[in-house]
Amino acid sequence: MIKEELININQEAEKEIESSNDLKTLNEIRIKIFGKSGSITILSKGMRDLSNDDRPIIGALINEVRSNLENKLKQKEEFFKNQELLNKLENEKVDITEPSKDCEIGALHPIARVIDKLTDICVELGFSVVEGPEVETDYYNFEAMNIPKNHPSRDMQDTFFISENILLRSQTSAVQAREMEVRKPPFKIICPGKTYRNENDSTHSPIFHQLEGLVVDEKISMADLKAMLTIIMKKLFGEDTTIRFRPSFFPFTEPSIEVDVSCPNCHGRGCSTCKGTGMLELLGAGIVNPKVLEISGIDSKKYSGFAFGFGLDRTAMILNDINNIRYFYKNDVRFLKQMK
Ligand code: FA5
Repeated sequence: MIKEELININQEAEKEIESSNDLKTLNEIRIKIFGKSGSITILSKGMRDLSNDDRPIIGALINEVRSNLENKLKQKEEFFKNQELLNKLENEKVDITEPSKDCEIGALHPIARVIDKLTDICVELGFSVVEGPEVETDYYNFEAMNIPKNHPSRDMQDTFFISENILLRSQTSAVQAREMEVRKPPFKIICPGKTYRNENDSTHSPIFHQLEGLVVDEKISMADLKAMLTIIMKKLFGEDTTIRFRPSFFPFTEPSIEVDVSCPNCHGRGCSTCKGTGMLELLGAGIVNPKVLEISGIDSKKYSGFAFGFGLDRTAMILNDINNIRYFYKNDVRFLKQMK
């Protein structure tokens, strides 16, 4: 009798669970079976009236039905919960690519843009890009560049010293010796990066940026340097740019030159940007002094080289017609917005 009743309860409940449509109905079915006055609860209570022989048999059967229905309820419950989650995901879809209404789009800093532009031009011309430390030793910044301790040419750069032999690099030329020590000629490298000097006026900043170029090969001459710089300058400022090479002095290049470009603001006529001269000084360069090659272990009888050091802040000033270098470091959003 109880056995048949159990089979019926089981069959009925399975059907109801199967045809239920939501979690609420499922909960009502659970109460109907396992609640205080649920069918299985009542049957379980009736166990004490059974004979000693029937009790274990019916007990086992009740347990079987109980665990079967509990499983079925659990499965259906998980099904509904998954369904609910899928619906939620479908209905609450967020388009993460949609720009926010009050979100302004940023832009690269003008100096970063110059670094990218000049780097791209040089990479196209076959240069590899390298990096060097900004906190540098006196050896790489000066001594390996043929500027011994106490030499008067050190006064050309008012350097920030951290200790007697450690400093903030005053020129990206410091990477020249580092690279020459580990590379075998021929090679062509550039190193863009930050440099530091104790200078502060409208065209000098204590922190500024340079891009060093170094080419070492056999039979490198001044003609190669002039040709390379002419190509780079024209790609940077435009085909109609006039370039002027002036003799100069750097202890690490011999001969040395400085390079001026026609002012892109007035095209050589003279204006406030170029202080009326029609030209702007942009970089130092020259044929690598054989002493520098030898210090770094390169045979100067076989190899020669040229090097150049661009001032990138000045380049950015020229390209954007800015008359004070300090604007680059003020982080004034009104200025940066105009540079987009
Ligand atoms: C040098 O620093 C040499 N190392 C360049 C060089 C490299 C010569 C390789 C030969 C061979 P100079 O001190 O002139 O040279 O600096 C080069 C450029 O950096 C300058 O033309 C200028 O554009 C820029 N510059 C120098 N000092 C500052 C400063 N304080 N603020 C902004 N730009 C600066």
